[in-house]
Amino acid sequence: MENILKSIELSAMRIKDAIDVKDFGYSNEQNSSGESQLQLDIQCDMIIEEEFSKIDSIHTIASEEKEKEMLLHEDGKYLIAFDPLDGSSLIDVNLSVGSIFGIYENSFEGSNLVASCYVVYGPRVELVFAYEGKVKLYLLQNNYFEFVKEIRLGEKGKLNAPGGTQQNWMPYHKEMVDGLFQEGYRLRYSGGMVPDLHQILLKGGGLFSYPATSDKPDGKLRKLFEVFPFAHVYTMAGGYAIDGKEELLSLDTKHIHDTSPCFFGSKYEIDRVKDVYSKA
Ligand code: AHM
Ligand code: MG
Repeated sequence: MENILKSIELSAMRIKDAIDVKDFGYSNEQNSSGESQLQLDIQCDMIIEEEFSKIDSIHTIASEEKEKEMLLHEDGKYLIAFDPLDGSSLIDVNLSVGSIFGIYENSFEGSNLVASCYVVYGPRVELVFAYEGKVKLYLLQNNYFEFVKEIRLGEKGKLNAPGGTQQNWMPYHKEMVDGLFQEGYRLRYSGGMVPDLHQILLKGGGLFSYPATSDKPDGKLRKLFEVFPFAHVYTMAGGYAIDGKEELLSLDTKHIHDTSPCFFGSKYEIDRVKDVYSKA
């Protein structure tokens, strides 16, 4: 696992350089979710593929930017699903973006997730790694990811990050989001799930939601590349991650690009979601 973390760190440093210096713009390609791919999305995907190809313990990789999974090493033990550059459409307005990794054994099922990791490219580059019951924060300084602290979520937070198009929310969902604001919760939402979830984690709690909507009944965020890794990070940090009713990590995956509605947060807010959604 140590060499996988090392290769994520190397990828992150190369991706940071690519974000800083390269030209942007769209390629002529679309990803499996039908979204136009930026040159930078493709470049970041290649960087990670290249770094992971050097690690013998990695059996298979799956990327948000590739239609199919890819076998790397027959004898490898781990399968890794990743989103090379989440929120890439925010780069041209200079907001934070991230890379997300889920590390599995045997198959790409939430219950087989053994470690998860994400990197935030913001004013600073930070990395969060969840493994063996601990969630650790690292900061990139002088080409080295220095350990900063362990992360734990509180029982209740103050931040509310409601994703999706409000016009298409279910009425009970709107009521729940409004209810939290009426209790004093503050809106914190950039449109990049990595910085949005990172903020809630580091400020001790709150709620991030990307619900089922009338136009996207299965939500927008992809289970393997986005939802499961954050579900793993949040639950290991003492928080909760559900699809409204079920724990996200207990959900089946039929296709590597499957999506799911998702809610991540501390105990108080997730209890509220469960309460509202059990009556829906
Ligand atoms: P991407 O992988 O194409 O960048 O999409 C994922 C992002 C998340 O970071 C964010 O939470 C969500 O899309 C916002 O989507 P929208 O603005 O369409 O609601
Ligand atoms: Mg993404």
